[in-house]
Amino acid sequence: MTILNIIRFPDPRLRRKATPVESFDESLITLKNDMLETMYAAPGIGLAAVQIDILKRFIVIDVSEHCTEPRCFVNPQLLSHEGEIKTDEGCLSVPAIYEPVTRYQRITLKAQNEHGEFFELAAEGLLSVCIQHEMDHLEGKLFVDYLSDMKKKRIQKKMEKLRRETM
Ligand code: GNR
Ligand code: NI
Repeated sequence: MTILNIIRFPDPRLRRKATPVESFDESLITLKNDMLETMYAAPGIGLAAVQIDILKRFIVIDVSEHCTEPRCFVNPQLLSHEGEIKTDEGCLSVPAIYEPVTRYQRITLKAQNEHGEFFELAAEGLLSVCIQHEMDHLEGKLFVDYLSDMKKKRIQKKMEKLRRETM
């Protein structure tokens, strides 16, 4: 297995739109395993392929306490949503920043698994928030886009400084 490099805000590559997964082959299983390993090592509760420079509609998530419930969503589509929930969000592409974002409390979605089989899922709370955060990545959207321009600019400055210091 391989730990992959996670692209950081404000890298423009995070702004590209991911394209549907069409071939369900062995390389997708490898991608799933590598992304899970990368996510657990970070550590994080979700990772979109866009974050590791792969422009595919592919997401892994594990919101369980002991990292025992890895999930994978291929070509996810939101079917319905209900209510609102405001929670602090972070992103592996925006390290060490946590800010409140309002999301849907409950969602239902349709997706495929790594073998191409379709399934539907109802999610609420943290899982719902995490799925919405990851689906945003597929559209080139980041949680900092929901913040005020002032906050976003401040975070961008911080990230650019961090980059200079670690290069
Ligand atoms: O690790 C992560 N934690 C998190 C916390 C609250 C809301 C969303 C997330 S997702 C994030 C990992 C990540 O950046 N996924 O794209
Ligand atoms: Ni993220």
